[in-house]
Amino acid sequence: MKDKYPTRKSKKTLLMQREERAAYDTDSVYGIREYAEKGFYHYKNFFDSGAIDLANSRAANIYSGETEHGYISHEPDSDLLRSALNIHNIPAFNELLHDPVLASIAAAILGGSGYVHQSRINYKNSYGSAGWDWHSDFETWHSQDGMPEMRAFSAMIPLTENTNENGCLMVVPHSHEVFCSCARSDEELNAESEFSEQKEGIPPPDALDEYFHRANGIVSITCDPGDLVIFDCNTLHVSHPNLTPNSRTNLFFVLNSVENRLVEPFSGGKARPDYMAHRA
Ligand code: 6CS
Ligand code: FE
Repeated sequence: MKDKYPTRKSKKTLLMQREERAAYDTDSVYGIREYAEKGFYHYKNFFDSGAIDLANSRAANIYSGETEHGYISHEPDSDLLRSALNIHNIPAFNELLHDPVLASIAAAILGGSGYVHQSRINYKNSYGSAGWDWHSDFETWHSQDGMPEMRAFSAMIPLTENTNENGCLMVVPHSHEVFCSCARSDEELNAESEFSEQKEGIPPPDALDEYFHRANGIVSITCDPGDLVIFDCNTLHVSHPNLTPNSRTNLFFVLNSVENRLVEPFSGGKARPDYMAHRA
């Protein structure tokens, strides 16, 4: 299959125009027109508070180890839990995934049926949990997982308050329109360390300058439990470490079009395990 978005192949960085549209139907569901234009949308008070409370207590049980969960990723150089992956079949989370309005949002964006490419809880617990550097998720999913085209998005569900202080998601409006082909690292990387340490896929300062120039600023998505934030697979985003006493816990479902099934990784390495990138 042709590689439409070559990345991690050389030492060069290159900005390329996106080819696929961000949403297939911008008229039938509220918010999707703005989503397609800016690359993200924030729905306030989207979920029922009882369902969110239940999901938050399940997430806390996984964090504390009270509920055993095999698919986890740690903070860089630490044994603190950073992410719990492959969580979408756990009933408290599955219930949120099957919200009927979320299903219509997914259909409008993907132009048909979708499936879960990745699901995870990102814990950014108190006092020093690491942030995430600038990246496009698609750049990773394309190179490491073999996702052919930009026909996927993330549904982010805050389970605790996300503030400027505890490291809320920050996005660059309109960045989803441009793909940054990133440099290859010389280090020998494996899926687990790459997931938490981000050794590749970070656009260099001159490329970031281009994005900021177009965007006219960064948007900090401060949000509350019960909100829903959707963002395109290629939207450039970042988040600060959490130095506060307040944990920032977010649930993510990545939905990909069934017409955009994974092939072999475009960067050539071994495909990541199924719990990071579902192939079934
Ligand atoms: O490796 C991944 O799939 C991912 N990594 C980052 C930094 N963001 C999204 C995704 O979970
Ligand atoms: Fe990300």
